[in-house]
Amino acid sequence: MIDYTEKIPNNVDLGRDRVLQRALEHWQPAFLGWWSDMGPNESSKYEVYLRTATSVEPDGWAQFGYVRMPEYRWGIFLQPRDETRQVNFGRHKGQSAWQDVPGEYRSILRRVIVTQGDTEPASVEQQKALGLSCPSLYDLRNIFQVNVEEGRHLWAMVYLLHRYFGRDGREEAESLLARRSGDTDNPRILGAFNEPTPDWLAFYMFTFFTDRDGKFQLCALAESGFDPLSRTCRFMLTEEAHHMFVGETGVSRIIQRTCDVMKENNIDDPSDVRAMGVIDLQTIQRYLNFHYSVTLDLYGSDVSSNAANYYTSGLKGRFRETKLADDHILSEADYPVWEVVGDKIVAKHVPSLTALNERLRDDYIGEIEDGVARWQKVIDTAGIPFRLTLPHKGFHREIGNFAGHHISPTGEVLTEEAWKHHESEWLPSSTDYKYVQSLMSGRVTELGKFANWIAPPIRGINNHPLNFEYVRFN
Ligand code: BYC
Repeated sequence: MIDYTEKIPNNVDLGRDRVLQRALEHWQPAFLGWWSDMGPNESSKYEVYLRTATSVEPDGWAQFGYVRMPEYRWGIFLQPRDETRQVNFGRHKGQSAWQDVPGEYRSILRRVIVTQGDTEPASVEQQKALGLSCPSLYDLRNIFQVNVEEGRHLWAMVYLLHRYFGRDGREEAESLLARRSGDTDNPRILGAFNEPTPDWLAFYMFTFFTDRDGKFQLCALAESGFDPLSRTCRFMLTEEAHHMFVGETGVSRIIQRTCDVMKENNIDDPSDVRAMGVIDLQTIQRYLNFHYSVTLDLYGSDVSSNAANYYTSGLKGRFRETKLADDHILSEADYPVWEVVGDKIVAKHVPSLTALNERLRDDYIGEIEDGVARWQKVIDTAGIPFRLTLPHKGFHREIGNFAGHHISPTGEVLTEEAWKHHESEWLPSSTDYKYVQSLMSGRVTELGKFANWIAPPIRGINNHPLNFEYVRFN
């Protein structure tokens, strides 16, 4: 169980390490200062019906109740230790899992933890203004739940930095509060976390696509031979699942509403659909193209010696590493990556070790395809002849083999001129953003009411009805 009587709730016996406890108690007000500046706008007095973790056990680990967000009990929760756990891949395979950082891997491990940690506050910053245009109290509560949990994920990484990386770790923990999403001088580390999330369609796309990168990266880190990282990521994954649910159902409800309006009014032209105050399927497709491609970049270069090093060192594994039936060393295997040669995209086999980013990206794409198929079902059930498609892997990429090339959604290599000609058909234009924004000019706060552009969910939170007061504004 988690001890909530402590100033910093935790299940790591923090009270026994006074120096660490003091260091984290010093960081805590800085975190709260960051939350006050960069957390959800105007929200400090709201009472939000939030879920708080009370135990790390798979059953009964959460409790629901009204919380003012600045009083949310952010803390440090690791899954229990398995004494028999080993390093399961790479050159140290078969050794007992490390309880301390191996000296020779200190700097690369710190770098991975910092990169992971940096995404968490970044997403809160990106979503800062959205509460002011929420489509319902249910959705407002959900975004706040996501935000406080991203804050907790930051705590998870900061704990590792403070506990295992001494002064360097403390400095990195401060820098995590100093960088800002989209800032030209001190931006967040990874590209997607500097993109704006200007509206709720973007938010749901982000939680479907980008939070799922979070899932796959956390799964890879949960395989780590560095046991405290593995244990903390395992617990974070339970929270991540809810974020992806918010994204998938959010987009699905928008599609549902659009399809309902199209059928009721017997219309299919996007401008007629817009005239009814809902989001046309073509715009949804363009948002999908954008968020998918920007998130694919988060897996890094297709061929990466960094990724090979992380793996060989036993620090970052593959998705479901221990379930895979091979030698877990990968010195002989190869893996296909794609590259642009002239005006063709061709496969090239490279050593599997260097292709681990690409492999994780492919695992991710498999799951994305399933989710998009579920969205398609909503359209098919409505009997509307429209197909949502995932663009080609090389479409609109800025990292890896496709960077610098112009690839169409169907995978043709284009000239820059041809790309420019079609760009506004494939990616959201300023007109699209303006239109979506125009639907979200104010917030919907009446109990049980939903904005016109989104269908209500099938059920409420924790068995409450849809007209439950999920947020009290005071
Ligand atoms: N943008 O060798 P490469 C989440 C840099 S999301 C900008 O391919 P590597 C969440 C790279 O840093 C999950 N720069 O890189 C979701 C390197 O820089 P240097 C976050 C990029 O290391 C929603 C250079 O390019 N977790 O949790 O193999 C809400 C060469 O690249 C990008 C992690 O990412 C980019 N997209 O792979 C909240 C896990 N990509 O050395 C939270 C930890 C690459 O030249 N991170 N670069 O200066 C990693 O494992 C790796 O850093 C990466 C990159 C997979 C990201």
